[in-house]
Amino acid sequence: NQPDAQAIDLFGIPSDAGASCRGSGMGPEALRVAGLVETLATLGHVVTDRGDITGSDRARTPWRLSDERNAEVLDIARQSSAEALASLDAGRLPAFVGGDHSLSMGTISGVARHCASVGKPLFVLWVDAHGDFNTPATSETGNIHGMPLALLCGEPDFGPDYEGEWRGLVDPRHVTIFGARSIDRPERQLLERRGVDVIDMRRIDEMGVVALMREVLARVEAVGGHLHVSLDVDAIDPAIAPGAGTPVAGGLTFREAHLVMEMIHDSGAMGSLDVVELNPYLDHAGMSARLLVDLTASLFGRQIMPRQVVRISETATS
Ligand code: B3U
Ligand code: MN
Ligand code: MN
Repeated sequence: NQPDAQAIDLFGIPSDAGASCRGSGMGPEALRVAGLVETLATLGHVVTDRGDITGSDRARTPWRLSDERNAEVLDIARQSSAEALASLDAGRLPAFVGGDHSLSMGTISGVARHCASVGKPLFVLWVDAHGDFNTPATSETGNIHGMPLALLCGEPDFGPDYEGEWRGLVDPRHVTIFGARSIDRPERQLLERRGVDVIDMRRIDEMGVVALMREVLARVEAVGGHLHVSLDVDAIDPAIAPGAGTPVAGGLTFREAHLVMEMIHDSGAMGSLDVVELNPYLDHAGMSARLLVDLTASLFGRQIMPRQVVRISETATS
């Protein structure tokens, strides 16, 4: 076993109740079929597949009204929050695979409760083509998967169902959105007003992922923070990750995405993870599922060569 072997709790959240189109509910099975558990185990980690967290009503045909879907989102969020908290309290690393991105309001609320109890500052890295910072007032679609970050950061107009348990557990100035290229106008205003660090594709093109990620990770490391990574498959370019319900052209390349994951791993700061929005119904022969498994492997320490062998300072003197 490697020195940084981790105890990982894997949870599936097979729900697409927060999304505009169906299919991401099949994401957890596709990731399992693509070898997620075995791949992490091969890296030396001790992985426990804790099975699926499901809502009270999994009957999905016909596609239900949004009120019923919202009830399912909340039902799942309550359970995921409790699981995230329990897993972290037990000294383990919870990894949630979805499922649409609304699941993160539950997972991150549990993470936030853990961090508050141990006095660790929480940072969220939201790797996504979208901002997911809409509210019921600003959203054009009404889909909750476009809103979880706004809720977690404390936006007010979510209504009584969303009070207390979820709202305002995350400091917006500790949130980085990485890979953004589709932000609605009112969403953009909110992001600016709350001081969220939005690393959009132009910044990535201009600065490169290494310089940008170093900054993000340095902020976390400076205060010994807990980094929660929320990886939305649509951050990656749809040409190589077509299994996404709301694809946007011009995403992260294969190597950019891997490098981001490798840097996160090397920082040692990641304490919890979501992998969301994989839609196997839209995927091409499992290619997006396999890519997500490989990216997760990079997050958990897979390397092409051991780092010290390729350090320029060492190769230069030998
Ligand atoms: N901003 C749009 C689109 C969207 C956000 N997240 C996803 N799609 N996956 C919305 O619906 O809020
Ligand atoms: Mn998202
Ligand atoms: Mn997205």
